[in-house]
Amino acid sequence: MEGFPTTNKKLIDWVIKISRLCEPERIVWIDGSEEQKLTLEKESVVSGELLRLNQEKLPGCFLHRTAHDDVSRTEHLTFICTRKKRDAGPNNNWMSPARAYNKARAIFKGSMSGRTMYVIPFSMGPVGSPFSKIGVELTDSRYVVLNMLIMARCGDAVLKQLEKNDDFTKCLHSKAQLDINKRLILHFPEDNTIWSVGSGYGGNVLLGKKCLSLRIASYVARKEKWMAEHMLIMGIEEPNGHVEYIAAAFPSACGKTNLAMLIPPEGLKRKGYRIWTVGDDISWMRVDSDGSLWAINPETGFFGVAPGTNSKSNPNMVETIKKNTIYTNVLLKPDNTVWWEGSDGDVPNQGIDWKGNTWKPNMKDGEGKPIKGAHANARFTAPITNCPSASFRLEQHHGVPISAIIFGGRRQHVSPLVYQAFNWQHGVFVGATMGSELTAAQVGKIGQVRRDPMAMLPFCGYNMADYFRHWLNMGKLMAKPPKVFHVNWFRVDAHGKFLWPGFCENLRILEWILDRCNNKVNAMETPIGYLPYPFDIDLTGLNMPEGTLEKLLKVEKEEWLEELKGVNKFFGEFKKDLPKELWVEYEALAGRLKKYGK
Ligand code: OXD
Ligand code: MN
Repeated sequence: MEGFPTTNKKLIDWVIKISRLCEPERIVWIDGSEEQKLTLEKESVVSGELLRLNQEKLPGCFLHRTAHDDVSRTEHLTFICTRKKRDAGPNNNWMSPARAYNKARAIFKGSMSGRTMYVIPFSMGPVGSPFSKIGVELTDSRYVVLNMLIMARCGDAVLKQLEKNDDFTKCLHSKAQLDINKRLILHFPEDNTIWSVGSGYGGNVLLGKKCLSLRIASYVARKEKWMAEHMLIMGIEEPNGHVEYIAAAFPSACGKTNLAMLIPPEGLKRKGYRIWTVGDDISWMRVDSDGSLWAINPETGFFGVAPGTNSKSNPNMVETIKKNTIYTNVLLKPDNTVWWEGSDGDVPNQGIDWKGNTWKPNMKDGEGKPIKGAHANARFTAPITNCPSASFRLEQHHGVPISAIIFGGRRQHVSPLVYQAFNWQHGVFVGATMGSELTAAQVGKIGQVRRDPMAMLPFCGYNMADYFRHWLNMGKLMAKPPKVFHVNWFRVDAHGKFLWPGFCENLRILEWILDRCNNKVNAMETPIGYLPYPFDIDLTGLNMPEGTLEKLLKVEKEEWLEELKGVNKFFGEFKKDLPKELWVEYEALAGRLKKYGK
């Protein structure tokens, strides 16, 4: 067909159909060129969507502010729309596809009038890799286009792929009126389709990320016998050049990004480790012909939380976000650079806060609460290639082999610093029973504990009972499954103070994990799994008070029996659908605890 940069009929028909619905003034195809990007940046500055930051200090960087009620993922407005309610499961909000399409269609109708509709062909994973999946996002937001250009491989190279194979996820987004009452994030896994309307927040609108790479991909992965997980991927290189890779799942804003690019702590410098960052959020894993699990990061950028990012928590990220970065909802300083709570440098004397108001330190709102300069979930979007620790295997089509899978949560009590599951099935139980205290990345009450199996609760695109079954089945497909671990960096003492220093010191625990993978150390058998002997954790240079490590490694019988009640309730929600293997593990743990200590 004429006038289109593709001959893919399915794609052209869909673009025409959607343009009739949304009625944009014009259609622009994103080609992935630098020239087009620069034009979009200029237009965004003129329209006020972006503010160009100090180009000497922050070259290629911009600031964006969202609507005040559009600052995080809105899980209560996020739906899985399968024909049968059962297939979405108790872990998801469900709407029938017919109702969902009808409701959203009414909001999309004419929503792009007077605006441009951008067509973004994108590949999650290296273009042409058998691991990768293609999507096309239609959006009326330049902010979305510019973020997608950082987060995914976009443009003509992807269109070329679509000439060979017209299998792609249809992703439709419109800001519409940015009205929270007309906001819907809808997934139609049976149609390979995503519709998002009424929001401009990254997690809701960068449809290649959570929506495609987790919710839709998890559904597809089960059918195709692979795994789409909410996990970082990192490599740990020893001085002899051997690199071992791990994947780790922590709920949102629990330090995945910091861990993925840590710099070895002073005390371990003598060992000469080097860290390679493959990804900080999403891992797609397949069993390869060697019987091991191999992973790719489908993304090409970071969409990270700004507050708390500084040279201590994450020096590599501080380096990464110095150029070609889009900041969202941070504070603007008078010199046109940015600041957030917990960033490097002094608190500025004044600035413009994330809402666009004049800001001074110690300002209070009507209720006497401090007014933050940056929103607690303020973000930066930056290319992974900016990262000093970016892996040299990012473009490799087969990814990296995974030696260990690590689960973790933010728990003040109960979970010890680290433990290892007895085997794959027990590991699935450990992942399925993960719990964490809520953070600013989710709408809800901060501090409240919620079960978040494999950190996938908000991202599993189908019934989690089936997801657990899929995990169990994957174990059977692997001759060499990764070993499974659980970590908790957030345990506190009787005064509520963190017992473990965290951040780069976490490498000490990764070291033990790799030693276990390579059968280099023994471990203590406890009811919950294998725990380290304290002398097997290298604490050189830490100056930790006597007895702290023992406290961090303590398994408290009463706390765990209490924990089991929560697990029982959670598992009960899946009724007869829950794989019986998980109840077997539950009973076995209860039995071991009963026999344990006092
Ligand atoms: C994220 C999240 O933005 O998990 O990565 O919320
Ligand atoms: Mn995430």
